Amino acid sequence: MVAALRAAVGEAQVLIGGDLSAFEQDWRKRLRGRALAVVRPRDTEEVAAVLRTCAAHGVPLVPQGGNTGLVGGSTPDESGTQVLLSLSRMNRVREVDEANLSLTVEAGCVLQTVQETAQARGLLLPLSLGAEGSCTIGGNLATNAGGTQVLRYGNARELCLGIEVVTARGEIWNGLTGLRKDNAGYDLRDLYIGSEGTLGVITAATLKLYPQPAATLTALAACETLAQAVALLQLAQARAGSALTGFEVMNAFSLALVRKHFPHLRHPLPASPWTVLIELSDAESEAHARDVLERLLETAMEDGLAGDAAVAETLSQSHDMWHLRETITLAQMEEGLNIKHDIALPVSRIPAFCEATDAALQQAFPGVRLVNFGHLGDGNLHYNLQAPEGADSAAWLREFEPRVSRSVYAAVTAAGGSISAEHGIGSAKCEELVRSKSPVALGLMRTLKQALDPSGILNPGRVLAP
Ligand code: FAD
Ligand code: 2HG
Ligand code: ZN
Repeated sequence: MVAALRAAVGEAQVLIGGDLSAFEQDWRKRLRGRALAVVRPRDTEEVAAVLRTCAAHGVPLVPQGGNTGLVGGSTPDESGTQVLLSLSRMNRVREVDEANLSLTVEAGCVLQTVQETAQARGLLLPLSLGAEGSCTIGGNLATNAGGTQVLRYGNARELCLGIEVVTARGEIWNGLTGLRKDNAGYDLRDLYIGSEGTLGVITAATLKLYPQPAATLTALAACETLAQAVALLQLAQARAGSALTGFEVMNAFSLALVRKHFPHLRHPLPASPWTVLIELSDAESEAHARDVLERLLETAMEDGLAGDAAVAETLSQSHDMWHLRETITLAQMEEGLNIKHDIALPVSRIPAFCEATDAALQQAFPGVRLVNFGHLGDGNLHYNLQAPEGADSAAWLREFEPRVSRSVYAAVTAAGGSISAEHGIGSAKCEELVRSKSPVALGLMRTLKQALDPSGILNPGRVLAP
């Protein structure tokens, strides 16, 4: 088996033994697995050869891009029997088609590098997330990543025109296309997007590009309640229309954690129960964007939706505002092990949901600390929790995490929400998936898995529990 892998990708690209922690440990440091081998193919043909080898030996395989996933989907289990397939060497830009507003890249390309490739041509790849300096296009598509511009441009799925996939049997499906319309048969592309490495290995993708906006402006606004933040969102949508490209929310405790662990970061507004980050992108001019944004914030303050607001005057001030928002995940890590709930709800139900769930959690788990932030414009909250002040986080999580998460997910399902808005299911949420989906939906998912990966070698134990 190992000899066949070495023949497929070259001896130096099959890593066995030594320090493989970068591949075997997940980003949140919640899981530490052991790989049979880490295999690093250079191109699609090599990926296909690796898949054929694994299929012939019935050996399971875990695809990995940047290993920034948050649900335990990209690291091997502890058995030492799974091959870790790293796509990181497949990082070539294959084509930029400026007239078609598209580009084709290999799966291991780092998102930020692809953004920069588009930017160098005056174009925009509107996929943006805190992990963009290390996550890859393959991982973004395998998880159907969201991020901070979904409100205007959609999830990774909406930005993808075509993909190239290696199947569980090791065949290559070239579905790369720059077409915006193609109804010829079932949509195989959309089957693989969001399948978290359980149906096939994505090796390349053609992505949509947009013209760069003439100006992008950022502002922060302070709200007393989440209901005010939702009303501000409605106002922003009415005033700015498609120019509204970001609408994020952060509770006071998330920013307090940023203040505590990253004291050098600048906070333009004093602490308030909720801080909203608004981003407007304008095709016309900065003056036009500024006019719309300032008038919007004036109205919000007159109507009592916001108590205070600050508009970034420079690009660097705008970056500072985004930095506060994107540092929350790191600040939570610094504070200790934590519980994540990446949930989606109809925006209209968010204030009542949070009021009721916050109160229920405080009553059942006194002192629990709520780190509630996220993409309010998409109805997506990161309804995260930190153990009570002074508690041993690991011990607290061992005792309470299952009950805490159960009560949050029960409330989410009752409110018509989703238990995974953007991070996926991985190994962390398999049981919850079974609770939250109907037997018919689960049956269809199992039928698909059986059809596309009959031996069950692709990322077993992820998404669908064995
Ligand atoms: P990995 O972590 O390597 O893998 C993720 C999953 O995809 C695994 O199941 C893996 O098996 C599979 N996979 C990876 N590559 C392939 C491939 N080529 N073919 C088939 N399957 C593959 N996510 C969001 O949606 N929105 C955010 O705003 C966001 N912000 C984040 C901020 C931080 C600080 C961090 C650490 C993470 C954040 N994430 C966010 C989660 C994560 O970055 C995304 O899920 C990202 O898309 C994962 O990309 P990756 O290359 O790191 O994938
Ligand atoms: C974000 O929006 C990411 O910043 C990470 O999705 C969220 O840390 C989290 O839970
Ligand atoms: Zn997010």
